[in-house]
Amino acid sequence: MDLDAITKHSALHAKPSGLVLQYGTAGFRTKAEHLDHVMFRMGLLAVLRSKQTKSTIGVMVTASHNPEEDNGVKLVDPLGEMLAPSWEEHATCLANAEEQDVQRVLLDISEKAAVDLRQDAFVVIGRDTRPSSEKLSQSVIDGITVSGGQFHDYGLLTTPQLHYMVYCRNTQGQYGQATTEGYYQKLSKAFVELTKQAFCSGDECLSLKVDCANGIGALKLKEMKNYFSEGLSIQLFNVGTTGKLNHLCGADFVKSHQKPPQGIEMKPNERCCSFDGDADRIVYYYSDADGHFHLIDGDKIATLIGSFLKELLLEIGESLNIGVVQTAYANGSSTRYLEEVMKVPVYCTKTGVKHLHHKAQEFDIGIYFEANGHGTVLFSKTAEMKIKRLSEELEDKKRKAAKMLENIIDLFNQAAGDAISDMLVIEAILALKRLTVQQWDVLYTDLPNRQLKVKVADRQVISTTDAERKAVTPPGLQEAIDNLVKKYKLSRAFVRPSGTEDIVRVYAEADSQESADSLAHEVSVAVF
Ligand code: 16G
Ligand code: ZN
Repeated sequence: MDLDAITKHSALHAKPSGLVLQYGTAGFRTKAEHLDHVMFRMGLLAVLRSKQTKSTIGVMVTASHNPEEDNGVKLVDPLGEMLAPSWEEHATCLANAEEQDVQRVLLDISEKAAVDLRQDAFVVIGRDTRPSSEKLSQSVIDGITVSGGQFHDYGLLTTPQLHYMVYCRNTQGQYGQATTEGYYQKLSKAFVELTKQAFCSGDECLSLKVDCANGIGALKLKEMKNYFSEGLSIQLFNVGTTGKLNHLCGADFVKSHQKPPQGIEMKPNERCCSFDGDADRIVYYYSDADGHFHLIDGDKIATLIGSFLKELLLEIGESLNIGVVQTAYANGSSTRYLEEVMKVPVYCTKTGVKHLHHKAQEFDIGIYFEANGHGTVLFSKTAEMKIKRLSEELEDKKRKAAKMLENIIDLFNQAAGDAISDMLVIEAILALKRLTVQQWDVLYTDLPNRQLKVKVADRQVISTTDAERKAVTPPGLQEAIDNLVKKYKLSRAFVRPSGTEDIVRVYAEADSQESADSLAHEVSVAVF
């Protein structure tokens, strides 16, 4: 590495003085105009990480569901996972180094992480549709090339597609071809195989309305639609030609406002879904005959998928261990349903995909979803091999079930939660089980809940334990919450400092909306 050249180039991507940013839950995220230096430096860091792991590393330029003016960046590790925690710290150090310290920090990281600087480096890059993304990804490329790394720029991609590319490249194509065609082919083949039995001749094909949040999901779904012309008819809305990214639409808007996005025509009982701005989250919904809006969030998605997988396992008579991973935001009714009705073990982790993903890796079949719609299912290598073997050995109904499982493994993005892949899994399950969206919705009834944001002087004074369900500091806060919770029926509440905004989040649920609202309000007052 030519450190002098790096220093010279770094000056062209100067850090605004006094700006301090942190590699948070999903990388760096802030106003796009403050990110040029971060992008350049993440190019440098990706090269180091690639040298250290002797693997291809990914860099994704996106700010997901944030407003269009924001942007962000995150690194993707060799198996398509989120960057390892120790490297998140390196990322923060490097992003915040003053100009004259960049060289030293780079050397520091190389030393601490035992990076062999003579190794080759290869980085792949993807970006979302934000106006600022193209230029910012050029700054990443600048960082990669000046430090002697090689790269492939995929241009516009969904976040999960980039995770997929990284995973494919580091497993020598065993997982799939590292191209968008490879991705479409893998998923559509699995979908078509899986749904073959579902349609009788004369059946109307499945129809679904998709709100694409005016983002990258629209472009990619449009491309992909050509791969399965039969079986599923998708109508796209908010495709980005007129509306603004994530503005009054998208999965985050629908989930947090609990109402339909603008720009979609919903007829009673029609199945609709929303992606977020980088297409790694999905929620479903419909409006009933009385015009009431029904949200089907990540918890209910996990339940549908979990019960389907469990049925298939019962059919083939194999006992693979299934676990469902949720966060504190999971609706209490979903947890109860999973544990008491479906009899599957449920685990709770801290918020943020990396925590859920990590926990889900402990099972033969690890199902993880955040209530906000981010999630996927992971199959262990052993489970995958067993299912493959059974699909060859078994006969009749059992063989059919094993084949279905085999296709489902291919249909899930094993590297990251993926709105397109999850959508296809859900559509396939609904078709196979002949379930309407209403029948899916009534599996259980969500407890009324409320989320609030509280602005405090320093959100870090709040620390939590027990997967963010209990406050440790400040002293007395948890006791206060416990006393408030006692006043309501079927109630639960917690507070946690946000990992993405300078606020504290409050969550409350109870037997009625009034109670949930009032509990959330009372807890906010206790925090303040
Ligand atoms: C990020 C996380 C998401 C989490 C959210 C919580 C990833 C890819 N994304 O968007 O999973 O739900 O942060 O935000 O990990 P908060 O800390 O502000 O509540
Ligand atoms: Zn996202």
